[in-house]
Amino acid sequence: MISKLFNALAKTRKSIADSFNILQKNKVSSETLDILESTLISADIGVDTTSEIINLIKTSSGDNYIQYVKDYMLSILNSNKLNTQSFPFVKLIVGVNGTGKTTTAAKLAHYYKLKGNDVVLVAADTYREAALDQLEIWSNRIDVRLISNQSAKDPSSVIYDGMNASNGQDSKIVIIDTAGRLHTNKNLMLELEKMKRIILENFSNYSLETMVTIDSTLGQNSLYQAKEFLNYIDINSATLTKMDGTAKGGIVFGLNKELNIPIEFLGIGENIEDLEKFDYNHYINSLLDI
Ligand SMILES: Nc1nc2c(ncn2[C@@H]2O[C@H](COP(=O)(O)OP(=O)(O)OP(=O)(O)O)[C@@H](O)[C@H]2O)c(=O)[nH]1
Ligand SMILES: [Mg+2]
Repeated sequence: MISKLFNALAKTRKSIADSFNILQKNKVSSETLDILESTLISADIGVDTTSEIINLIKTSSGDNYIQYVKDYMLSILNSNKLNTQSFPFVKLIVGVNGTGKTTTAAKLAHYYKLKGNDVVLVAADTYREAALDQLEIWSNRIDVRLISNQSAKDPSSVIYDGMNASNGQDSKIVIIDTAGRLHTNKNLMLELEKMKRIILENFSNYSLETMVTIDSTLGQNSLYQAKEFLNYIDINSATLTKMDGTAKGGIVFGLNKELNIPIEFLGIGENIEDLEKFDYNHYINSLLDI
């Protein structure tokens, strides 16, 4: 079966394939390398990674360029490994406005529930009124318990209640949706520290994983925004959302190289099942299977 990801990257794959074909036919020259370079940049692969790929080709002795590039890409993705997951755990979903936090929280709850886990969702976006409705609809649809407090102003208090309830019922996985925020709002960023503290101080039996959602259609910009989060909070993993849209795919490398954050999932649509565990080999083949 051809995956959604493979289909989504068709355009990028074709332009990369064309550049490699030109390179293979006309040998390495400044002209053919320029073509490849601009293709890789357009695919959001980033300036650093692109110039390393170009250097690799320039200095290579054989002509199996695609294989060299594949190996190099794998080495980048292998440099950031996800921690092995210990139960019970809580996933705190953070990120810039509109990057897909709420949708990803629901998708994750569904994903883990299908694997047979007892999952709880916590609605800790206390800023946007529609946020709770959105999560309520999802939780009903996937039949996962939702903990919320319509009148709460402080997200940390909702988190405390949610963690308490989950702990009492021995739920193994807690997924927390939070409000969107930009690094320019210092108070909102500091609030993240508080959320984390509440969990670490009161529920140390849960391991805490902070996940950032990154809108892959925003290209390199989304990386700069995510980088700012690192000034306030440790981040353990990322979900790259909207990979089914106009995303060009290369963002994966910048995320690994510049931010040192491993990618855990890809969002590949608006439906609840549109979440794929990130698989290095499948991803690189989807980009370079030519
Ligand atoms: N095509 C596509 N759309 C997505 C994906 N993930 C989220 N969306 C859409 O992106 C929009 C924003 O998603 P939300 O989950 O509400 O984003 P959010 O980060 O919670 O937004 P705020 O809470 O306002 O910060 C919605 O229309 C989602 O359906 C995805 O993987 N693919
Ligand atoms: Mg939201």
